[in-house]
Amino acid sequence: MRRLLKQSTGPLTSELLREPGRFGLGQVPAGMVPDAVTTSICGFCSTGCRLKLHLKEGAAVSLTPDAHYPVNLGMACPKGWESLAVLDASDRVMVPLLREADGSLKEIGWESAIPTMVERFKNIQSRYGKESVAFISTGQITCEEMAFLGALAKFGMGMKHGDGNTRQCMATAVTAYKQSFGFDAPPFTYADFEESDVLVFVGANPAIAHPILWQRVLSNQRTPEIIVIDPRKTETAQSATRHISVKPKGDLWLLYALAHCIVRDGRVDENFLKEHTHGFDDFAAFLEDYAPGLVAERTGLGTEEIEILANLVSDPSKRVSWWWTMGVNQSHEGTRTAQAIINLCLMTGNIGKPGTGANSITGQCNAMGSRLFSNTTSLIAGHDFTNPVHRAKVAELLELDVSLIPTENSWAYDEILSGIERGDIKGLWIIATNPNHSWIDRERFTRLCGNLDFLVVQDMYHSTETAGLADLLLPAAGWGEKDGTFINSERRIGVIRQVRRPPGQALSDFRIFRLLANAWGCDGLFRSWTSPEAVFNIIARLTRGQPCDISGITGYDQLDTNGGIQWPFPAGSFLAIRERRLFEDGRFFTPDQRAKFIFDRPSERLPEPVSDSFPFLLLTGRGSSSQWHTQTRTSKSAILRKLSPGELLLEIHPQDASALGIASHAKVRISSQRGSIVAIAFPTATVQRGQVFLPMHDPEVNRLTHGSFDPDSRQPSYKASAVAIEKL
Ligand SMILES: Nc1nc2c(c(=O)[nH]1)N[C@H]1C(S)=C(S)[C@@H](COP(=O)(O)OP(=O)(O)OC[C@H]3O[C@@H](n4cnc5c(=O)[nH]c(N)nc54)[C@H](O)[C@@H]3O)O[C@H]1N2
Ligand SMILES: Nc1nc2c(c(=O)[nH]1)N[C@H]1C(S)=C(S)[C@@H](COP(=O)(O)OP(=O)(O)OC[C@H]3O[C@@H](n4cnc5c(=O)[nH]c(N)nc54)[C@H](O)[C@@H]3O)O[C@H]1N2
Ligand code: SF4
Ligand SMILES: [Mo]
Repeated sequence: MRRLLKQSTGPLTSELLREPGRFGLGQVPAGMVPDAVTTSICGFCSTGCRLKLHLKEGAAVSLTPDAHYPVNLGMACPKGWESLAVLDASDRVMVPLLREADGSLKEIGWESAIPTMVERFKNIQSRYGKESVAFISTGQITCEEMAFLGALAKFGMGMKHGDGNTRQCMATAVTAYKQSFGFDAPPFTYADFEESDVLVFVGANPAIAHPILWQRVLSNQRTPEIIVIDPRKTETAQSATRHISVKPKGDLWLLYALAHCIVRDGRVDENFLKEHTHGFDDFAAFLEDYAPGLVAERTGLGTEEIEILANLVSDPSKRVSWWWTMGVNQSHEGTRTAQAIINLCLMTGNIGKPGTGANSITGQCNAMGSRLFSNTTSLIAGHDFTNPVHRAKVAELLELDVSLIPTENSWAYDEILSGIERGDIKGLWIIATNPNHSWIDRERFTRLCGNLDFLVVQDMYHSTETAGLADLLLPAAGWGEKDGTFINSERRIGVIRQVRRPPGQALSDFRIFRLLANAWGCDGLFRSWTSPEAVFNIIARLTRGQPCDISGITGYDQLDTNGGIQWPFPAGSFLAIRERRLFEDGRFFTPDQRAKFIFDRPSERLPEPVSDSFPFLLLTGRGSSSQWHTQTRTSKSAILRKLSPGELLLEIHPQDASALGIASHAKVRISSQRGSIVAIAFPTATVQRGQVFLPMHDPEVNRLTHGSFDPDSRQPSYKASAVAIEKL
């Protein structure tokens, strides 16, 4: 493979194959100052820090965090600092590669890669029907790219099914917000971290996963109470004022018990409930069964601890904000758990004011962009595939025949995989995600890919676990090698800039989509989709009249000079303040403008409870602030490698370790019903007895996880699988 890659970069034959960006051809265009500074939003997490890139002869040579950006105020975490280092890796894909009959990969060049992909997918569609080809998208490409991908796949290539890695991550928050507020609308602005008196983090470890947001929390001058609800005593819990070590998946019981106490003690905000919500009376009646004493077994918490917490979060003299991430979203009843948080905010009137909110923090740099523009779960720009008025509006604005827009929702990720299992899906296109590492119960994923007739993977690196399965591998440019926009956790849209030439023949995803549209014969639909900024203007127009209306944004320059702009920003808006939250007027996006109380009885048992054979509950999550997901990028930086553990460590309670005769740093085998893997034991009292923790960054970890899903959001429950531990 390496030998092949070294020979790459034959001459490019067509205009279309040129990366047209400022630095695409390695030249500094006339009029451009060669040694200058430009800015770009970081391409790792959803915090959305802005970096200043220092250019020499038109290409970035170093970077520093931007002191004037309202998000990071001059800070960056190690990943941000190392953003450029990960581009220069020896395993970048330099040229399209096609798998031969003997399993080897052959260099083919774009001139045959694109026609091959088109021919194979069209053959599959003519044999098995249009819906037999599907795509898996991502929260890590730009808004413009994901809009192009979704529109090309569904309106151009006739696909019906497409989902993304945001299903692994944000589907629960999306569903919870849509059902409760009428639109997927995280209400907060980062200033709320500093303006809150009581901050409650549920299943979130920002000290590791969102380090710069955590710095914002630490700069709160109101001597806040910081409460962390997490089975583990994480780095975040250790620096909080209070740690609630709930039993895994005991959150729903706990949140209902808190609501019970608040109702019982008459600490609800009657006025807010009356004016801005509905369904509270039914909820209050439902809560009768959730007295703290009745949930002790489920939550692992004492009555007094719950009563104190209930008082803290309903103190009318305090601004209370709730923040949740994967400990909530990745659960078999995550949607109701997120809504239990929303309910607490509604009943105490903690929404729409400084320092409050039911706030889901997103994960990937552009997860929010994916939620609005990927054309997967929602029709582009937050519309609904099943709504004829929405379809007509999108068709008119995009000047396409309305019959090209699917009238039904796509299958969710796990349903697409079941479709592959049944033989309904025969062709799959995976863009900027590495599911053969990150998908739950990954063995099944690997096996199912064997059922496909043709698998296309579009990635920066050829060494990823998913690239290893590809029939066709398309070389993608990464962050730093293309232009576009990302939307961060507080709905702030910011610009990324091309500051490096992509290696070899690698092209931006945007460019690849253009090539495909052309070869598929549907480029007529995309005549005006000529550059990222042109597409930005198109998708901004599509948002008109939606809660996420950004039709007032005039272009990238405006975003750059204003320090990013949060949605909404309808035409005619002007920017008076840089930090804006939603629902300040108490009006939600439901038809009657009231937020809904939604609740259900928690399930009695975990999808996979521990047993005599598998007596430990395995939690998984982020390991360190220097490791990103499947590590295709972060493992390429010598500095980030030094900052991470370097081996797979199993966190286990010291008493459990000694009961099993396991010494610190001994080799252990961890087994579940699906497989077994080897790790190094790291006894630590940060995990509770009977629980163990593994970071998700090692490709072996998802061999263990149990494939269970939230019924509303179809998000995988990565954080509760039964395992056995044995000394080796
Ligand atoms: N360094 C780094 N930063 C990242 C990422 C990365 O890979 N590396 N990924 C980004 C992405 S995409 C995401 S989605 C975010 C994720 O950010 P987080 O959600 O903060 O990270 P996790 O470690 O997955 O999960 C958070 C916590 O949930 C806890 N937890 C497990 N089960 C339960 C439970 O039943 N109840 C409660 N209350 N808590 C539970 C875990 O112990 C863990 O500490 O991070 C983003 N930031
Ligand atoms: N056990 C367990 N598993 C988990 C989780 C957990 O907590 N526990 N968390 C889940 C969550 S929240 C998430 S978000 C997922 C993340 O899972 P993935 O999305 O699979 O992880 P990444 O490593 O971010 O994969 C991104 C891929 O895109 C490539 N890439 C980067 N930039 C570009 C680009 O611009 N263009 C193209 N074409 N490719 C690019 C990278 O090289 C990489 O291969 O993992 C999930 N899996
Ligand atoms: S906190 Fe997130 S956005 Fe900021 S530098 Fe680190 S990875 Fe990048
Ligand atoms: Mo995520």
